[in-house]
Amino acid sequence: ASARIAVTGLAVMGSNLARNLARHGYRVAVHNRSHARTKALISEHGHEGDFVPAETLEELVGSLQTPRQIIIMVKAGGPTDAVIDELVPLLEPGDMVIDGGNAHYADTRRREAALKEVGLLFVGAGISGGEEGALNGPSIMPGGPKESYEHLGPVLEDIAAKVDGVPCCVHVGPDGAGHFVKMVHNGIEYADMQLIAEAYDLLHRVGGMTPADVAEVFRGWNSGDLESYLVEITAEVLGHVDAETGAALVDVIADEAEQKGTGRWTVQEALELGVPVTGIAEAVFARSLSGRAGQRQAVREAFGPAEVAGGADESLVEDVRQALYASKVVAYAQGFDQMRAASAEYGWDLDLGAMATIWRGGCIIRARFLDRIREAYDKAPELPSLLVDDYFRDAVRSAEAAWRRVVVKAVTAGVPAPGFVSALAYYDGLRSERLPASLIQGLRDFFGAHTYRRTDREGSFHTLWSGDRSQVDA
Ligand code: NBP
Repeated sequence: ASARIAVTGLAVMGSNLARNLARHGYRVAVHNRSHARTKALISEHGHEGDFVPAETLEELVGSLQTPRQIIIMVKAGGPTDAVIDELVPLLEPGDMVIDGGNAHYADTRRREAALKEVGLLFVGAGISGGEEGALNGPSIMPGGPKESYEHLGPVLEDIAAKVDGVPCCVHVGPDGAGHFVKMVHNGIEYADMQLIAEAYDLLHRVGGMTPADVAEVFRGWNSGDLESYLVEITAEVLGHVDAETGAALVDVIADEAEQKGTGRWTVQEALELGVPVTGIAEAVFARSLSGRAGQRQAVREAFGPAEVAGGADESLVEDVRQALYASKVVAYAQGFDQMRAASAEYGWDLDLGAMATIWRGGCIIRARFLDRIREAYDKAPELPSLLVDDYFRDAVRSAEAAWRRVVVKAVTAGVPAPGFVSALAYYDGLRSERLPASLIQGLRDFFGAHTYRRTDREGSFHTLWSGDRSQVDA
């Protein structure tokens, strides 16, 4: 009985995480519902470290040091509950169950509360970086009781990605905080990818550039402010030629984006919290729109395909770069706002600078940019918006003219750019001295007596719209 930690669920993520642990010198007990996967892991990778294979969960639990630490890496939802239900009777107070899957944070809150009742520590840990990250160093976002981190933290920090020697792992906060932060990470990833796709589309359709040309542009961008994993792999994908047809692969791939749900969750939660995450929402809806093949065809047939007015000038590439950067600042600002709002709602006390720190490496949105976000929140933890930090304010200010030119160009050319357009509207919305929300309040008061506040004195008021139209205190 001496394995340091266990992993159950040995599909691609679980096996790679177990290998990562073993390569860091941990004795890892491994288990999977169907034993064949466990055997395959041992036969293919057993030589990489010290694995203790178990055929049953009893055996797995029996092979561990106490207090036990068991990482669950199975399909999120019902399968995770099934494993927890089977595991709990086998454990003792003080043992720890870690869910490394993509759980919904509300499920994690529920599970944490239930396990606490029986004296177990439950850690919902967001893990980002896909299979490659799981093996070579992911970004890890563990939530759960603070005391869980004393034992678990050093192990997770060991196997996490490192940037400048700093691990991309920190105790995020209580109960569902880790999975919430992972969810917002994925939401931002949706927005980031949508903006990148719009930038490509504009350069391609308005600027007349080939995918290979645009690949070169992205390669260049990756050595500046936009340096990031997503920009780097955009150059790879755009530069790739399909072996069968000799065409650019991007022209061969069906243009219907799929989704597994974390972007949708982010938007649903933002709606509940009342936080405008327009960039993420547009990205989720743009994927949905792309998938409505029948509707797209019907509208295309009814109106004819959009006539794209070209007219690239030399400044288009630089303008698009600036529009991409400014829109990206907005998308991140919105995601960080959402984390702040959830933190207040659930009492998580999230350290937003630390969230930027652990996203600098290992995860899909890793980027140079995140260092700037960390600095911004380190300087001013209560920053009302990332946009008002000196660095981002200057960056957005200097990009503003180009950003507007790009939005105008997209709209006039008939190339959809919902990410760029809505990011600009968000920025203009926040900056406006007066918003037409006053008219909305007037209308609400007219048809529903919903009352309004005045700019010049305290109180709630109602106008007697169907009477003499005098104003009364509400
Ligand atoms: P999958 O999400 O494809 O799940 C397969 C695993 O779940 C297998 O080990 C399977 O066992 C097990 N499982 C199922 Br399905 N139902 C079960 C049940 N009722 N009881 C016990 N085990 C059950 O694996 P994955 O792609 O490795 O992802 C694992 C987790 O990590 C997921 O929550 C995923 O969302 C998350 N995640 C994935 C990525 C990624 O890039 N793939 C990234 C980040 C997070 P079996 O072999 O016996 O069928």
